[in-house]
Amino acid sequence: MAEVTRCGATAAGMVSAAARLPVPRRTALAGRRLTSVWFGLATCAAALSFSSASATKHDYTSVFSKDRDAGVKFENLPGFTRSVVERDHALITPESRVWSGTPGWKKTNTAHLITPSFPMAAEFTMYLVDMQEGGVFQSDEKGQPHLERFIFVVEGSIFVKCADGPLTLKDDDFAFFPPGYAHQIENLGGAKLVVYERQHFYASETVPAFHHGNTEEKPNLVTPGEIFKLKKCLPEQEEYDFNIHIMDFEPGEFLNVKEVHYNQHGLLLLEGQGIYRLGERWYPVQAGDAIWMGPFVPQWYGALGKKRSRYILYKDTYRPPGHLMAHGAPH
Ligand code: UGY
Ligand code: MN
Repeated sequence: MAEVTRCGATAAGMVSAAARLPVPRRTALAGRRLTSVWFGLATCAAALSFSSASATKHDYTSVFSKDRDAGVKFENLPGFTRSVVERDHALITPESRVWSGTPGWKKTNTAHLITPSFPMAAEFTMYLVDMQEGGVFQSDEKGQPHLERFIFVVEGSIFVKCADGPLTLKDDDFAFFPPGYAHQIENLGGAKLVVYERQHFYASETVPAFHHGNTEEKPNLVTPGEIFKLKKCLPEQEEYDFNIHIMDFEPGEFLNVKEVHYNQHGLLLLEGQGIYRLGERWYPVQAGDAIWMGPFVPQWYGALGKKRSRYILYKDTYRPPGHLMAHGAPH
């Protein structure tokens, strides 16, 4: 049934009345008539919606809510994630981490953020480790004879048993375990780690040695053309086929070199916020975000926000890049 307005006419009737005006008289006068018909129609329609809306009061409290001032919490929006997986790069953000167990790690939750299962297979894994009370890890040299492992302590402390130990590691400490090197890690309290693993690529005849240290004790290296601070955790020697960089930026500092290179990266933003460019996309990032960069992905970082930025970065090194894809590393 047609709805009757308070003006005593149906909306459809008013529209068809306007349409019936003789064409020649659609001059200034007709224009005015049409305008007043439409104005009347609009007024009546507004009156209609006003009368129906007044039944339930609208809730406008979000417009000036304090939450808005604090910023939208994107991670809480249903179905929303900042995580992105592209052919040559990936951004994995904290809201999309899935925790599970990993062989060798007892009473420990692990979240794999970078693995060879990416579209363009990453040649290494990067995962987070959250050790529970009584948590312990035992290496498996028989099952994985070529595997090399690097651990960085983000929080808490661990006790490491190995041929060069025992030693206690706390936040900002790291250790590198070469292939075939037996080691055990025990949680001393609240241990949270980031772990890198890969199959050793035999770039030289010499096998790398166990190595450990503290990032704050490592010197800042000279980085021609750059303003960020760079530390390298592992010795720059041919037997180490990857290195782990610690990179520090003050707000406003950025990567000056527009890098496009064969090396792969596994990055965990430890502190701060900024914009990461990966290929043709520009991502706002913050502490806790993980990034995989495949070979030759254009990459750039600008540190923003109010605090300094620090990230830990895997980079393969001392390998014949031209042969890697053709012959593959031992898996
Ligand atoms: O050494 C590097 O390749 C490093 N500067 N890359 C990066 O931070 N994305
Ligand atoms: Mn790079």
